[in-house]
Amino acid sequence: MSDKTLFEKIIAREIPADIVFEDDQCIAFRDINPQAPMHILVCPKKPMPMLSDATPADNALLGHLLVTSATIAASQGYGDAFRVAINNGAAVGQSVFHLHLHVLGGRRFSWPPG
Ligand code: DGP
Repeated sequence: MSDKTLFEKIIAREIPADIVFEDDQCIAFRDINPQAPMHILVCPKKPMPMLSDATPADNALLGHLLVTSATIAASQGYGDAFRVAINNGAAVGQSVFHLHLHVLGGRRFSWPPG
């Protein structure tokens, strides 16, 4: 039995996904249950369950994920208005325990978030 997370399986091409970007550090694919016209998940290839597991050694990787998120939003036509969200922990809605940034755009978003 595999103990890989769902997103590790996507990275390994063991399950399909609509991949929009990939490089040596991260992969980005469309969310299977989109909450906006653009809803893309940006994941590090390095397994890290959640943001609170990051250490200062991950500073460059986390910066890369943010800059890549903005680049992807721009490439999808939403470079001027998009939201990046991270759920850290089941209590705030995290369901897949492999760090991922939600990159959303194409509709109005309320603030504060629900
Ligand atoms: P979170 O709740 O923050 O852990 O977000 C997990 C997201 O992952 C959620 O928006 C739905 C998405 N998701 C779950 N399973 C799959 C899948 O098999 N493929 C894709 N592309 N997305 C998935």
